[in-house]
Amino acid sequence: AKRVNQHDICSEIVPNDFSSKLFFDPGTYRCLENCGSVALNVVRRGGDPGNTVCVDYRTEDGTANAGSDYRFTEGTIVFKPGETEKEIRIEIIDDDIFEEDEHFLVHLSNVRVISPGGNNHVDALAGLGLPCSATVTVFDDDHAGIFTFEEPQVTISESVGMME
Ligand SMILES: [Ca+2]
Ligand SMILES: [Ca+2]
Repeated sequence: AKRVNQHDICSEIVPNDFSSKLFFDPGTYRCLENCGSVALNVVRRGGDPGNTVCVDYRTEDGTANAGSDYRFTEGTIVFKPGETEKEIRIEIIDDDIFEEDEHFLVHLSNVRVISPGGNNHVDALAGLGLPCSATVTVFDDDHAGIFTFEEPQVTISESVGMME
C-alpha cells in the first residue's frame, strides 16, 4: 500500500531501465528538535554517469509546519558527471513548547538531463526512482518529565522543627 501511495505522488517515474534514477536513500529520517538541521541523501543510480542531471526538491507540511517546526526549503540539486550522491540540508526550528512528535515531507520533481552540447533536455535518460518522497520525523525535546517524591516514606522526630 505504501508503494502504491508513493506511485501516486511520483507521477514522473520513468519506466525505462536504461535511464538514471534519482531517489532518496534512505527515505525516512529522524532527528531531535534541537539538532539544528537534518541532512537528506539523494542518489543517482543507473544510466550514464557521465550526464549532468538536475532535480528539484521542495518541503511539504505533514503534522510539522514550515516556519514553526522547520524552515521551508526548495531548490535544485545538480549531479555533475561522475557524482552519484548529494545532500539536502533542512533547518529544524527548536522551541520550548511541549508537543507531539511531528513529521514533514520532502519531494523530488522535475528531473532533467543537461546535455554537454547545451541546454537540451533529454528526458528519457533520467527520471525519478522510489522513494522520491522522504519523511522526516522531528522528536520533541520539551517533555516536562515526571514529578515524584524522592522517598515514599519519611520518618522524622517531632522535635525537628521544620521538615523538608
Ligand atoms: Ca525544544
Ligand atoms: Ca518543542
